Amino acid sequence: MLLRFLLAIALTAVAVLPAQAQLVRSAPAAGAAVRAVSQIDFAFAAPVNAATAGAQIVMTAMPGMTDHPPMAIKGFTIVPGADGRALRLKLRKPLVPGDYTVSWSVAGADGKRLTGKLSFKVQ
Ligand SMILES: [Cu+2]
Repeated sequence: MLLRFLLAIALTAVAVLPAQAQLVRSAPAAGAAVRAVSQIDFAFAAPVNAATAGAQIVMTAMPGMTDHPPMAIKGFTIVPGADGRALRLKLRKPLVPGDYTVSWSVAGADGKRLTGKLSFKVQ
């Protein structure tokens, strides 16, 4: 009985917390092996301030090349999603086959900065 009461309180507390703008989805997904990537999409649980968004795309490996030094991919723009909860990194040219890590950062509507790293493989 007490346990059920405490659980009810805990669930209520979770329900009334303001939505944090954490990342809910990316495309490509983390760890995915994909083809023909010309955009990288991030979807958040709550609005983010696209004007504060930053990203670095780094190629970390390439087929047939050992000791590939980290290589920054420069040609992209950051485009906000129409609903305010998404960001798209729009590449000028599709990514060539290799391994990539994207470091991203953006402030939520509450001003709290979120950061993350996304790694995937282009085949
Ligand atoms: Cu390379």
